[in-house]
Amino acid sequence: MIYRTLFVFVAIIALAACQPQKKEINYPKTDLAAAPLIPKPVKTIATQSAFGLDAQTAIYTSTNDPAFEAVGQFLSEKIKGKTGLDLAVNNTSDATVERLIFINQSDSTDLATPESYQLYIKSDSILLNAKTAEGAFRGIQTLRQLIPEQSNDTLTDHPLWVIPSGKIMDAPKYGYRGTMLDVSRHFFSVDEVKKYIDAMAYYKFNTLHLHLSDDQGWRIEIKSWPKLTEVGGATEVGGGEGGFYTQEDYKDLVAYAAKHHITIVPEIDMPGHTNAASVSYPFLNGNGKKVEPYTGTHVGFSTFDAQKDTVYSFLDDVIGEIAAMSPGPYFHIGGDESHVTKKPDYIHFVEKVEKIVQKHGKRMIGWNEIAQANIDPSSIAQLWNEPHNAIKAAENGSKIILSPAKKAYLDMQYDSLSKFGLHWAAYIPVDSGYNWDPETYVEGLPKESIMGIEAPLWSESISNSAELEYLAFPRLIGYAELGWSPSEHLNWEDYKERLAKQVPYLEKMNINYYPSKLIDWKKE
Ligand code: TNX
Repeated sequence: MIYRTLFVFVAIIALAACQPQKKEINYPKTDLAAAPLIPKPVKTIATQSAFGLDAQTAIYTSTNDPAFEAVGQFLSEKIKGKTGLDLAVNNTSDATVERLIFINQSDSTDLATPESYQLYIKSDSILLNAKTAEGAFRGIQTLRQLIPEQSNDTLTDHPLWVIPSGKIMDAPKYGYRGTMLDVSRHFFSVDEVKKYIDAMAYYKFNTLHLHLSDDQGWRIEIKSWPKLTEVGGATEVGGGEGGFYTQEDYKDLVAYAAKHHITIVPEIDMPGHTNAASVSYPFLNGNGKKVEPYTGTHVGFSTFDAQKDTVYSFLDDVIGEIAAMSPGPYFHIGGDESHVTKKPDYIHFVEKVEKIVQKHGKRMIGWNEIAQANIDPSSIAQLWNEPHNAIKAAENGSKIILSPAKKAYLDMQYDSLSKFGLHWAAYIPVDSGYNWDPETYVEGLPKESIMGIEAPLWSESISNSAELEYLAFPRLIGYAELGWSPSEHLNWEDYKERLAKQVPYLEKMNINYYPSKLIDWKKE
């Protein structure tokens, strides 16, 4: 199969080389190593020439895996959006083709992870090698970032987008690079989440964690327990109308994320943060008080009743329905700030729910508090505020996701004057959000235990895309680099120059970023 693919590639190049109308183009000197790529690739070698992207360029992909062809289609759509060029994918009958972009499935041992890729840019061809379609998808994000905003109309008699030539060998540091949206405190529509996914993909994130329930709202339809959304979905912080995803909406989001090679991690937060569920079905409540709808922002007052069998049958239904719609390997049980659950009850609860998650074929993730229970080594702890619990979980063999609130919480204000956000953990200006090394941040946590990083965006203070984006951008872009690039590439001075050059993308995408004064934004 490899030989057949290579043969097709060589044949197409030969065909293109024979085109009589092909003219030499005198490209200006380029420098691939100076391209403002984020995340910064592992290795870049510049060859100072260029590939001219124009209407005579075509995209070909390995055809042994339809997912590679889908990556080619995705690239074609994005090139059209940026340049207006309409490039055919796998159309071998076009005789006008002069230059090729070939997306190739390769089993080379140099491609060490599923997301690794190699990009070879020459004057007549671009070759992207990846083992999996996921790797190819990450690689085409690099290519998208290399296409200039403006065509060069002086080199030829038609518009040509000059892409610097050279080689890029790239692979992520962590297999889990995530961000979280709290759609519970305020609800965000399917389209708002899709817009966030678009930007995540461009910066090579691979995981979107959705915080689907909390005291203020239940956001996912559960067919066997309809009041969760009828009652629990009708509230949000500040008294707004709330909202929820139908199962069709959720599947639509899962499919949209999958098209971007992004896994959705669903979270049902429990045993605390459960007021909206208990308002819907009061038998769940374990705090001994009458339950009322809640639209404030305090935490830690609610709990499920950890001693009732009916609570666990309810959770079996809820987790089962969500797991069946979630192709990813994880289910997040929350587990944070259960201040009114007695400690033995909390431990009993986490251990019982872990079994339910496993029964439905998923690995459990929980906030760092779950390490108090005797959790299975396959379960994952997400550090937000307690290093000792993350270390305890790691000692038990569990993997750790790093989301330290002081560094990685997207809902922390930039400074005391910036709009939206909270500051209970820290003010996080753009440089501070970038200036930490996940490998060494938690003293005593072995780096082999770190599965990746995630930047959560809690939504007590934000209720629409513009506000969400103001907190997420530009900091989210920095977390993309921290999760992908090797430690030796993490350098604020270098990063801030590349960040400044993201303006055309952010503006084109209509993303409302916070214009931090620490960055000399390049508004070309
Ligand atoms: C703490 S972080 C919480 C959330 C809040 C957030 C606000 C965590 C696991 N729990 O319930 O929304 O702070 O920053």
